[in-house]
Amino acid sequence: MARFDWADPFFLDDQLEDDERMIRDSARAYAQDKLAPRIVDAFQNEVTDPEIFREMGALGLLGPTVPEQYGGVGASYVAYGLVAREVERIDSGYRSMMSVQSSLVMYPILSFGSEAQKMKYLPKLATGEWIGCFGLTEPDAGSDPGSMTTRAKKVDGGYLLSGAKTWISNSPIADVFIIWAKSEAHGDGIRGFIVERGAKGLETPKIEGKLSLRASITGMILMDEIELSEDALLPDVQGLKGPFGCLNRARYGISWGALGAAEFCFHAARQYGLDRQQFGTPLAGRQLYQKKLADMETEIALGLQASLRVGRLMDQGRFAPEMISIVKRNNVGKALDIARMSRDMHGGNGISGEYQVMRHLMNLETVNTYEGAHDVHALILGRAITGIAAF
Ligand code: TGC
Ligand code: FAD
Repeated sequence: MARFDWADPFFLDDQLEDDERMIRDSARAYAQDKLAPRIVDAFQNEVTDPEIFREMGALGLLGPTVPEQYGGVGASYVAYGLVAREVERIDSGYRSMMSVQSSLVMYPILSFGSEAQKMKYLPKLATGEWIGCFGLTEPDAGSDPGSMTTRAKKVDGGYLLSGAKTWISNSPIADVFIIWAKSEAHGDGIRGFIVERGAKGLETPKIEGKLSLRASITGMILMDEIELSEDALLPDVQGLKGPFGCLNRARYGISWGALGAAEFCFHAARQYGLDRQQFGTPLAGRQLYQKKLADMETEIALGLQASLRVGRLMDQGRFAPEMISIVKRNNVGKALDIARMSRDMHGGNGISGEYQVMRHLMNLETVNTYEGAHDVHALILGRAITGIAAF
């Protein structure tokens, strides 16, 4: 019989390849040594440090699945998920910075870009020299991006891009913008454009006063007849399957990342319960406390196995987007429950920044909403189960 390991109940570690373990260990060491010491202050004071992109880039954590010829390390999707888990164990905002760069900026250039676009942008995005962002959401088009009003007007030699994107991670500090717009030259079909910082007519105001993801800067992208040449267009995709193809990758990474945040909250609640005495015994010696720990451990263990399975299927090219909806929706929802429970188990200390569980709770409120809100993923699954779209 095997010995039970409460921190790795199904021996997830055994199910990884050597190179996946290596990249996981390198991400874990970086996250614990370099990100953990910064986060309490960064969240409290709403500081986004662009240097983090350079640090992640130096370790191969940006666009890890991108082939080496374009600056990536050609890692598996399982490795990508493991990195997201380690980074989000510290903070969802740091994972957000990384997953936007990897899945929402590097992936579309790799998959839908020309060779010249790949050579120009990917190596600099991989090192973190350039920061990217992804503009899909608009003030009046969130869950329903098909109703976007950003427009690309055809002019001699290129396009004029106009519209407004909002709630865009990294936008105020970004160098490269992937913008999804309806293009008049393509029958009003949705097309992707690469816009660069410095373009005339581009503004990227910061959204102030967030109570969640405070270490990850968020802003708008305001576009007033930005002049783009022909080669700003991503040539190889048209329609919503372009942005959704990117979202598949980012949502999958989030399914791992949210469980990293949940593990932090679970481990913190366990340790707090062992250390804290009330009524003459450690809180962890009480049945109600143990039931909560057992529920946390169960949901995290099941969620990790599910994400690992989806990652393996992605690596084999056998995934369906609905599989990703299952793990994004379930794992984030469960992580939110776990963070809330951990906050409660810490008593009054749970609301202080020092104990960190409430920060995870506040962050996970965003993670539950972005990349397809929790209920929107239920509707994606509902459509697949019944054949009836109920959006
Ligand atoms: P629908 O009719 O379902 O589909 C339109 C076209 O898209 C294709 N498609 C997909 N392709 C690839 N992967 C997927 N997951 C796909 N889902 C759909 C579909 O086959 C069709 O293709 P074609 O060739 O027939 O045209 O479109 P709909 O308008 O009915 O969509 C409904 C719904 C709810 C599924 C969709 O709109 C949705 O997912 N809404 C949620 C929006 C969202 O997730 N926004 C995220 C913004 S980015 C973000 O939040 C980044 S935060 C990052 C961070 O900081 O970490
Ligand atoms: P809405 O679509 O208005 O939804 C509001 C509520 O209604 C939700 O609970 C939703 O589940 C529910 N709802 C919606 N439609 C239905 C329906 N048909 N039936 C039942 N219920 C429904 N976007 C980007 O493009 N790029 C980014 O980098 C990015 N980063 C973000 C960072 C942060 C911090 C945040 C908060 C958001 C970010 N987003 C980004 C935007 C994010 O993707 C949207 O907020 C999300 O898609 C939801 O859209 P919405 O906010 O307009 O909510």
